[in-house]
Amino acid sequence: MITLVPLSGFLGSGKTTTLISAAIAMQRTGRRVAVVTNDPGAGLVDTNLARGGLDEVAELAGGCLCRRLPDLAALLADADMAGKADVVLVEASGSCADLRNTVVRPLRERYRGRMTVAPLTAVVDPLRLAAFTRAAERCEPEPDLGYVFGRQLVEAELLAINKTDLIGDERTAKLEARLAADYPRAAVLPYSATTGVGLEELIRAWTRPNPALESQGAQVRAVRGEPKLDFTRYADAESQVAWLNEAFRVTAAESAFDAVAWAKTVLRQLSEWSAAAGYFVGHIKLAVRTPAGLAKLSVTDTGAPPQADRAAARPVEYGYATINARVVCPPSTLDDAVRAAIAAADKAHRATSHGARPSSFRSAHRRYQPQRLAATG
Ligand SMILES: Nc1nc2c(ncn2[C@@H]2O[C@H](COP(=O)(O)OP(=O)(O)OP(=O)(O)O)[C@@H](O)[C@H]2O)c(=O)[nH]1
Ligand SMILES: [Mg+2]
Repeated sequence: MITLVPLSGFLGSGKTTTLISAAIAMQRTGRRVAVVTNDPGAGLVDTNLARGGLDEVAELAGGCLCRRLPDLAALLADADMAGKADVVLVEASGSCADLRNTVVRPLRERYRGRMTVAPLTAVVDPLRLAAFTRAAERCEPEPDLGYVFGRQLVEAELLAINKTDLIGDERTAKLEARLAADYPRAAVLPYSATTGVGLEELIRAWTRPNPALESQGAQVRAVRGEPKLDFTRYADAESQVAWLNEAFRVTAAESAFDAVAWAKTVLRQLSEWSAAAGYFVGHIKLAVRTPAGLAKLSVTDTGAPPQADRAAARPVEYGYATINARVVCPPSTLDDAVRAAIAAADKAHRATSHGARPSSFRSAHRRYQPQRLAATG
């Protein structure tokens, strides 16, 4: 029986890193694993990255998972029937909430006995959680994106505290205890997707049978007493984010250029711009696929330094760049900033970017309409 693992969690919390590390670890033990990425737009760094290490990768673009539920169900049926996978890891877009009601529950009901849906897992970045908590303690008004972050925690069946390598054992233990007390209905597991510490336990939590989650009664009990989603706040939060997915070619102005250094300059410029203007950065990521390998870097907070996740790409004659940016600012402002950052990196690293026409959009989240799943799916 196929197992679906639904991964939620805020922008930049480490969902894709988790999905790739976990898929590789599961494949080593003989499991056949497929992964599905999802985004309001197409052209994803995440899909690029996953395809670099895994065979079965599908992208559900052009809408949140709740809107693409029939397509997800079709993918799952195909993976199952064609024998391509026995575990499918699905990453939701990082500004998505309400997945338990709109995706997990309908799939459990529709495929009871034919598919296992693992606990809805919210990947939590402890530094982002600390930042939202500090703002709340200072009695600052809760930002709408903070509300979405909170909803992801409230509805999660498993809270996966990622990036524990950044906070150490003592802080991790305190956070684990706090989340267990604040969210008593969820399991809490600390791990690090990059070091692999705790990953085995996370995989075990996904793959061991959990009848308590599958029964109809449990589904009903889970939502009882839970504050209802304020859809207006949720939609407002999503509509504040300028969303950019842009792909273009970069060539060396002379014989070769350093793709990693070029990408680092683009992201450093954007990070500094966000700090100077006070814009909230959800995640800005940049991948450059080159004949020498992949360069991939991320900025996951306002003013944060770029982190290089793949750096096997220097020096080269050309590369194909994909930038995905999620920043709370007007879309045209993000476009201008990205254009300026690319121009600065081209100048600094003797490169020429071709056809980069940033065109950010707002991901307006319309009210969820229950999706019908095909009777034979
Ligand atoms: N130090 C550390 N960094 C991590 C860990 N997991 C992920 N990261 C880094 O966090 C950044 C964002 O990771 P992603 O996996 O792309 O995050 P995501 O949740 O998929 O992001 P979106 O898809 O944009 O919502 C990357 O630079 C990762 O290398 C971890 O366990 N430790
Ligand atoms: Mg991702």
